[in-house]
Amino acid sequence: MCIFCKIVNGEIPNNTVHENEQFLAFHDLYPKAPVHILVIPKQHVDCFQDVQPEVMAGMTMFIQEVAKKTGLDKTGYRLVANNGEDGGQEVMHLHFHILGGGKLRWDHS
Ligand code: DGP
Repeated sequence: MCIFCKIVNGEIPNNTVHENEQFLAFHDLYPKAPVHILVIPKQHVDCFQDVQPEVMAGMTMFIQEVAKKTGLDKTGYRLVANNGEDGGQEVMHLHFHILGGGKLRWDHS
């Protein structure tokens, strides 16, 4: 079972921000911004490339709720989905990074 499925099952503790039947938002263990939240579907999907559009519809609403709950809807935030090896995806369970809490730099490497 993957690490994020273990988080969903409660086998690994997490710092939950928001939750519903289908999705979970929790703080990233290794934050890359003052606020760094991960959003995952509870049902395992490997990556963005494999996700069904219906799941993304629910995910979109859920991310907007997380932004409202944390105040990031007012200040702005960055949404990132690393996909596959070259995209830098380390955990093969679809997740969106919500990054915010300050002015973010925009460069690439
Ligand atoms: P990615 O590189 O896009 O696959 O991002 C994976 C993220 O998951 C990375 O920012 C660190 C985070 N992470 C890895 N293991 C854990 C964990 O056990 N708990 C939490 N909260 N975050 C984790």
